[in-house]
This record gives sequence, C-alpha cells and structure tokens, in this order.
Amino acid sequence: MTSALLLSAAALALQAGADAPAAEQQARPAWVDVITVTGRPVDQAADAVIALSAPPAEPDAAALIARLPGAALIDNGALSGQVQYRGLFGPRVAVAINGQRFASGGPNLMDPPLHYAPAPLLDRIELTRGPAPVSAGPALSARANAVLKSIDYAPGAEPVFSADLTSIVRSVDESIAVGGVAGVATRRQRVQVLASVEEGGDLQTPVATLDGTQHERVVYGAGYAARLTEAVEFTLDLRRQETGPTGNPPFPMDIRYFDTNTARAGLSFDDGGVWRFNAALSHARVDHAMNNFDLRPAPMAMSLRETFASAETAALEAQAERDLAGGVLRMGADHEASRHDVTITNPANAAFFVTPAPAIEMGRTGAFAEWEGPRGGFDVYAGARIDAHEAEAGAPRLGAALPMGPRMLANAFTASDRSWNDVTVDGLIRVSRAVNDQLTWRAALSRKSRAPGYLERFAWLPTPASGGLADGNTYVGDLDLDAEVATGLEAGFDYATPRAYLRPTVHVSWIDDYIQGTPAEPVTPGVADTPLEMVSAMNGDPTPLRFSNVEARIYGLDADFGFALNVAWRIDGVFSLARGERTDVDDDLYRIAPARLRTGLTYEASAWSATLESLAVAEQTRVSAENSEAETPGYVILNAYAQLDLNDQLTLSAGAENLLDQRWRDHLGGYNRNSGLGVAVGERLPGAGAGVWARLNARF
Ligand SMILES: [Cu+2]
Repeated sequence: MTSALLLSAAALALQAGADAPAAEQQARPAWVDVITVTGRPVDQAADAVIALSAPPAEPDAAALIARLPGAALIDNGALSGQVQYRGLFGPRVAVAINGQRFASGGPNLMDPPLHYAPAPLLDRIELTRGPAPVSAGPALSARANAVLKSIDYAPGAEPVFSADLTSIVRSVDESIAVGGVAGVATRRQRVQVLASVEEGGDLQTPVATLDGTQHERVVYGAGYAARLTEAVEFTLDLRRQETGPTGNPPFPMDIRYFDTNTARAGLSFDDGGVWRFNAALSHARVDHAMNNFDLRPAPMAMSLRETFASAETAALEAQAERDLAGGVLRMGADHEASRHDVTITNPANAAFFVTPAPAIEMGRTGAFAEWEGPRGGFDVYAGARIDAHEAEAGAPRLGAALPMGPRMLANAFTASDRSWNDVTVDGLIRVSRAVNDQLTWRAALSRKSRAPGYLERFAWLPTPASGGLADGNTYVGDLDLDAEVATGLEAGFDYATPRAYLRPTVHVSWIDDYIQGTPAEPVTPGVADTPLEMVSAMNGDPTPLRFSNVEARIYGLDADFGFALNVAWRIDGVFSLARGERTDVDDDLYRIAPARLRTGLTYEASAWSATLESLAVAEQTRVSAENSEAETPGYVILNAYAQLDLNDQLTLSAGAENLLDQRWRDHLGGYNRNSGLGVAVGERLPGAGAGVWARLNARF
C-alpha cells in the first residue's frame, strides 16, 4: 500500500473512532494494568475495564507495554524487544504468553517472551502493578501476560462460527501484518485455528534508512477446549512460529531463523464444592540460527560466524483453590525443566566450532500459598513461595581449528564443578483501603528472588552473548553466583471521579546480589595478561566482564492520570521515572529508561475518537561506567491516531507517528554493530522517522 493511500485512510479516520470514557478508569482492578489492542473491553461480561486502543507502532508487543506506568521497551531489533519495568528487564520480569512461560532460544534473547506475541493475534497484555503475585512463579519484578485472541464457547448446542481478524500496515518500515483466529463453538466444545503473517523492510529514520533491519514472522496454530462434564474442562493449545531473517543491529549477529513449537494442555475441575482445581502441562522447543553475514556486510572468511542455539522447556503446574475466611485461598506447586545448547560455527571452516553454553540443564521445583480478601477494612493479599533450583553444564566441545587460548579456558571449565543448586524464598503482602468511592490507598511489601541464568553462571568463553545487554562488552559467567534478592516497598493511591483520575505510585527496591558484569580480571584490567583476556581480545573486547553479585537500589515514581475537559474532550497521561544505583560502589545501573511523560489529547464521539499524543523523554545522564554506557539527550515526539467503528464488526484505526520527523535516539535502543546499517558503528541507534499506519479489525 502506498503512503498516499495510507494518508487518505488516516485523514478519513481522523474525522471519525471510539473509546470508553475516562470515568471507567476507576473500575480497573487495583493491581493489574491492562491495555487492549483492538479497543474491546477486556471483560465484556463485567464491562469493567477501560477499552483503550493503543496504536500498534512497532511490530513488537513490548512496545505496547511501554505505554503503561513504569514500563519501557528495550529495543534490540524489530522482533527482539524486552520489557523493562521500573528499571528491571530481561529475565527479571516474568513474561508469559497465554499464561505459559518458556525459555528463550537465543543466548542474547533475540527471542524474548513477547517475540511470541504477534500483533494480529494479540488481544491484550496484562501487567501487574508492582511485583508479580507468588502464583506467577519466581520473578524479581512484575508479571506481564500476553493474552492471544481466542474463540469463546457458544451459548447453545448449535455450532456457531466466529472469527477475529486484524491487518496492519505501517509506512516507516513498509510492513504488513495480517492474521487472526477463527473457530466453531458450541456450549460444550470449541475448536479454533489461528495464523498470522508479518513482513517488514528496512526502518526509515530521519538520520538514515537502516539497512538490514527487516523482519519476517509467521505463526500458525490450533486450539481445542471441551467441557467434558459440568465440572471438568479440558484445553489444548498448539502453536508454531517461524521467524525469518530479522535485523538486530545492537548485536554482532542478526536472526536467520527461529523455529518454535509450543504446546499447552490444561485441566480444570469445579463441581461447586469446596475446592476448585486446575493443572497445566506445557512444552516448548526453540531452534535458532543467527549469523554475521546475511543481513550485514560479510567479514573475511575467517571471521564468518553462524551460531546455532536451541532451548527446550517442559513445565507442570497444579493449583487448588477454595474460599476461606471471607477471601480466597490458593495453593499450588510447579516444576519446570529446561535444556539449552549453543554452538558457534564458521560456515567457511568445518573445523571451527565451539560450544560456549554446552548441554545446560536447569530445573526448578516450587510451591506457594496465597490468600486474598477483605480483612479489618482493608483488602489484603498475602503470599509466599519456595523454590528449589538446580543447574548443570556439560563439557565444551571445540573443533580442531580453535586455537590454544579457548582450549585452555575449556579445560579449566571442564575440570571445575559445573553443578549448582539453591533454594529461594519469595513473599508479597499488599494492602489497599478504600477511603470513599473516589480514593483508595495501597501499599505493598515484597521479597522477590531470581536464580542466575545459564549464561550468567556457565558462560566459560568470553563472547558478546549476555541475554541482550548489547553494551559491546564480552561476558563470562561465574559458577559460584548467588540468586538475586530484591526487597521492595511501594505505596500509592488511586483517585477517580467521573471527571478525572490520578494513580501515582512511589517505589523503592534494594537488590542484594544483583547480577551485573564487573571486570573479569580486576588485578590488571586492560592488560591482556591472562588466557581469558587474550581470548576476549580476539573476540573484540580486551576487557571482558564477569557476571558478578553486586548491590543495587532502584527507586522511582510512576503515575497515570486523566481528566475530561468537557463531554467530548479529555487528556490522559502516563509518567514514569526510575533511578538505579549501585550501593557498593559509586555507579549507576545500566540501561535504565530516562524519565518520560506521555500525554494524549482526545476528542471522543460515539463511534469514533481521535488523539494527538506527545512523548517527552528526558536526557539520561545517570549511566553505568562499569558497562561503558553512553549518555543520551532528551527528545519530544508527536503522534496522532484515530479510531472509527464502521459497524459492530469492523473497526478502522489509523495514525501518523513522529509527525515532525524528529531525530531521536532511545536510551534503551543500544549501539550499532552493523557496519552496513547506514549509521556509524558504535553510535546509538536512531528511532523511526515520520510515517503513517492503518489497522483494520474485523469480528464475526
Ligand atoms: Cu540469536
């Protein structure tokens, strides 16, 4: 589709769009933030949640979550976005797809969890406000859950066909995305198929068109659910995702492919008696290849690299729930086992291969209990969990072409104790008190933990693989690493009247044994006098970092707010600020989103709405010296979008992004490592230029 056509669609939509009034804001549950993608209420039966239709902007679902208070996008490529929440990101935020969590296949998290939530299939993303409840598993920070579209049971025995399809076009990366879900249901059974196809070209920015930033993703799957009896429900969901060549300029390589299969079966039991049960069994397998020559200028033959990686996760979880003491008691147990393998090769030399993460096996077994309900004028949540972790690595394999240095490191690793286990304990208490219809106070106290990942523990060869830190350093692991433990405190209030709302939260968290890179050889850093430093120098960084336990503190303030100017006009806004500091040395934490304020001015009619939005981002001068992090200037970008309900089945949205074609560089965007990109290597990556987009959603 041409830009002119898109523009006329945008103009058309600007005159016409629909949304829920700001007053419904107060009906949002106190501890979960929800953005809906298509503008439908999340809970139609209760009609309790604001139908907020977000502009799709980037193909990555992590960009959508970044619209919520406290959240930000770590942009490592068009389909490699991680969620940052209050300064924590990567595996520190618990992200699930339809409730299923599984290990990423890429050692640099080229496939973070939301890689598996393509826009045409996405119904909504839920994000807890503050730390995840203990039932969500161990997590240092919040829980995000991407809920994909699905077909509901029908009211009667007669089979009913339904479908929900979305297509999106965007000019700035010449991308198109089409997909949806369709199925047949009765009162007892439902069967559905889902599919989506996405393809995009090089991203246009005011600085340059970024060569090699294309993306390609296909997903297909099927689901079945049956109410076997009045009390028992069975569900089965299968999906396959094939990601094609996709650019990752902040990494030394780009995605060649991800082939990922996920399966999840669930069983629930509720006969109206005292206890309700549910259980789920899930499996995921990811196969991945990335290289440094398909989407960027190929280096000399001896430096050609292609890395193959795979991950497999199996998980079993079971929960029992009952009413107790005026509230709900939930108890559960879960077990998760994952396997990782990474092999670096040189396609021009069969004798060159090495396994920097050899035959890794990780296991976790946990149990939890939580109670939620009213107590003495307060709404209370209290939960605790305990997890036993184990991890083990195999012995590295090296091809004949590998030189002496890596062999020495591999021998030392093989001779060491490569198994580890530990126990972590998490707890969370939240209380809230409604003072009146308009004002609710809330506070939370948490102790949350995270066991180290496989690279943090077992990376024996200094490589840039770091779970997506993209700071240009090479990293090695530490076999003796301890789990991170965060002690958090937060307080805030939710104020809402029919005319206005304001929901601020202040938070602080002290993190013991926070894991980050520190000089791997601290005695004479920068002097390549150890095998580790010599090998690292050959891999492009003479000063490797080792994942280490340090001490950190994160604190900040975030809020959303809005008010109606009159019946038709309203203003909504989201403000986020977090500071991250080391408390053991004088340094700041790496890759913390700068302070930012998003405000939208919306005109709302019965069938349509239009919004003019500004995003103002402050400079970031609090940077990590340890990670050689560069400062970034602030910027303001303007967007406009509109939504029109054509009828009960069709909704058209359209918009223009970066209206003024402003040059901007996201502090979380990483530095360029692709010499053919169009901007200098080492420069912070520029953001998207001016462009238009349109989205059509059809529901039958
Ligand atoms: Cu990769």
